[in-house]
Amino acid sequence: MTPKPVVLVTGCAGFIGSHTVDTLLAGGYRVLGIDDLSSGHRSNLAQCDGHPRFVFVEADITADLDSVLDAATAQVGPIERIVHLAAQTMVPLSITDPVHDVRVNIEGTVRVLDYARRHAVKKVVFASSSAVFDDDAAVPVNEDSPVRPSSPYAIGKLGGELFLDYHARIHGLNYTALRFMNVYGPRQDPDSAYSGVISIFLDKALAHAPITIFGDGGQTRDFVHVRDVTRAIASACRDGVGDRAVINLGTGEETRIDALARLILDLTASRSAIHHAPARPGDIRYSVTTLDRAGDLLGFRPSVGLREGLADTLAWVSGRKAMAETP
Ligand code: UD2
Repeated sequence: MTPKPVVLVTGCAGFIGSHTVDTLLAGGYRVLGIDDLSSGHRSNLAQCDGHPRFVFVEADITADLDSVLDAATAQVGPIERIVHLAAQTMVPLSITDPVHDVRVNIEGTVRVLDYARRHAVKKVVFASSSAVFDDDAAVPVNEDSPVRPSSPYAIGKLGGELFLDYHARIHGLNYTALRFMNVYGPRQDPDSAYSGVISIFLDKALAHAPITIFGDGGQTRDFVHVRDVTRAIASACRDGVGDRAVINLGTGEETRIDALARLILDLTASRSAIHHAPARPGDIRYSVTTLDRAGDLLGFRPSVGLREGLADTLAWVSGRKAMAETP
């Protein structure tokens, strides 16, 4: 039997990246992961240590990728697919330090695509974001909703999509760009102030510490579990699936942030108080997507409901807390 293709996963030690590695290894792929550990953690990949089909390279995507990847490709074989997840992911940080954001998110993406072109990589799956949409776009958004980035981060994601389209038309590179809605699940680090609201609320609730809702709590989000996201990524790695397409990825379910807070307090039997603080500048009000294109092109249907996903994430946040408290 011919072995499955080699996939390069950039940002492999991050939240979504490490789950992607797990899913691809389970699917029989050989996986080469690259991460500079600037926000990812080596511990997210502990389960892959010693795996015969996994090689980890600690490096930055803005480095000379040929020299960084040469030794690893000599070991696993030439890269046939790339899942490009490495990014500066904090929207507020992209506003305070746009130069750094552009370096990682635009220059880094161009370097990855240039590597793909020069090495005849067959397909690139790119992590785009719902951040590209116009804040005033009517919900639910679909792939034809108006785009109007309101941060350097969002400009970088839209720029990535444009570079993919250019590479497809001019250099024949195949791709799928997935515009993620709000992804959550185990390994989403609750320690960063810019981390996902679910991991932050769960962490605070477990400690019975106050929970802060920015604004009135009436803003909504489409929370998609990382397990569903990595299933979609794995589907998109296949030829003939979602080719040369931009696809929104969420659940189609809209959740208010105040309702989420109450659900989490119930789930954890927490005594945390809920405080309100001023809305975050640039916070969008409503966010939810249709799933027609994801269903048609990827055969995607979300399988993890919010309650199940919260329970699963809670188990991880509790385990992490218990480990931190062990002397
Ligand atoms: C998400 C993505 C971001 C970008 C953006 C596009 C995450 C972590 N971030 O940002 O990368 O793609 O979507 O629009 O998925 N909130 C509170 N209290 C808290 C933390 C958050 O009320 O302690 C609110 C926050 O003001 C927002 C909502 O919860 O209204 C979701 O916040 P988030 O940081 O999880 O994600 P978001 O949508 O700002």
